[in-house]
Amino acid sequence: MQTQEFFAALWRDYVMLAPQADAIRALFGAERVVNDHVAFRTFAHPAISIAVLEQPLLEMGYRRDAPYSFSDKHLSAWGYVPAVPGEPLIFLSQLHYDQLPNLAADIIEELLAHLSHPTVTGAEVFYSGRHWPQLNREQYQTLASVSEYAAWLAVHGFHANHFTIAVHTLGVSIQNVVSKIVSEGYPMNEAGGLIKGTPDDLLVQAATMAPNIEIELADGQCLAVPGCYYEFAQRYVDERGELFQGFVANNANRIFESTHRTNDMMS
Ligand code: OOG
Ligand code: NI
Repeated sequence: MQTQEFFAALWRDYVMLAPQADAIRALFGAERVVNDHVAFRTFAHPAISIAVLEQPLLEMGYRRDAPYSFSDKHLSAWGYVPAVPGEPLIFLSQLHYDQLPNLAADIIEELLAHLSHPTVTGAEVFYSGRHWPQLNREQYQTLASVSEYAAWLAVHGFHANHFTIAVHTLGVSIQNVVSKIVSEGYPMNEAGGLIKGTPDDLLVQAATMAPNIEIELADGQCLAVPGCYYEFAQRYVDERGELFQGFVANNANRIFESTHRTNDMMS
């Protein structure tokens, strides 16, 4: 698949879980907005681990760049750089669910027993949603109480969980961008501060909180759960004069929390 076709398909899928995304993009002039990167989540299971999921990306010319680890969240990740400079970067992370408490690990193990083999046959997998049955309410609560990431991934499956506006191409500061988003009334991720990172990190980021969307649980009941979010990233040039292409673990650790439930949903 061509990268242009890939990102167009990803966006069509993403906006169904991020009903705010079109309006946010339009605030900065939809046509001139450049997508800095997208991110995907998976379970560290032999059929869908990063090592398997990355194959279609490598076929599109992407190259593995740097690894990242988030031990408190039981996650590991890789950043990927495109063959053509200026095309979006990609961030793949996976949950080492065997490290979760047994009750949660067993729920995930049971879901993944439904995977067909092979699950990953091409780049379409990245917007293919769930490959396992939907959770019931109790399972959702069990997963969310130990890993918001696990609960999000179990109910939604494979989607771009965010697109990212490349602030460095807009000619305005990220502070300006964030002020605009806040004044429009979009709730922001404030974990570790509204703006994450400093120019010394070569990457300064902010993200909205994912608004809730309604899903239908296994028992037919509806539940409002966080969908997808929008991110804003300002990159700086490194000492070689090249735009930084990596991610920053400290920032990323907080950005994951953009799909956390907010207090009124915890009951
Ligand atoms: C990815 C979080 C990390 C970044 O830019 O550091 C990230 C996720 O929520 O799956 O997007
Ligand atoms: Ni991101």
